[in-house]
Order: sequence, then C-alpha cells, then structure tokens
Amino acid sequence: MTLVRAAAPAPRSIAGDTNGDFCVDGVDYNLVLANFGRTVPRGNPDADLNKDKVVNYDDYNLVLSNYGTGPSCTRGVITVSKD
Ligand SMILES: [Ca+2]
Ligand SMILES: [Ca+2]
Repeated sequence: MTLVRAAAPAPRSIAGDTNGDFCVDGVDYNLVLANFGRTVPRGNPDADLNKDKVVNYDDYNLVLSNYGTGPSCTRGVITVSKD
C-alpha cells in the first residue's frame, strides 16, 4: 500500500486584493484610487473588484474594509506609493 499526500488546497482570493498577492494593502488601495471613476476596459480591470465595469466607491470600500487582511500581510506594515 502506498500513501500519497494530498496537495494543500490553493488559497482563496481575498476581497479587495487587486494584484493577487493575498494581502490587501497600499498597492491595492493605490490601484483603485488611480482608476477611480473610470469605466473598464479604459480603467485597469484589476481595480474593478466587483466586476461591474466601473471603478467606484464599491471597489474602494472593498479595499478599505479588508485593508491589512490576508495570509501574506505583515502586520503593521503599510505600503503607500507617492504616485
Ligand atoms: Ca494585494
Ligand atoms: Ca466596480
């Protein structure tokens, strides 16, 4: 008899995580702000978190309400771009 270890399940996406790095942080915040008010595809589709074809308060609120969450977040570190 051979035992085979099952692969770990892939981590699920996190609401507000625009770049898929499993942390909602300043990178996600800045991307939503940089595209705020734009329709998609003119705006970056990654900033349209709820996929309604516009980057607006709904997307912004997803980032804010999940800010600092995710398995790859380092507690207490805030990354903010000057752009
Ligand atoms: Ca992220
Ligand atoms: Ca949206």
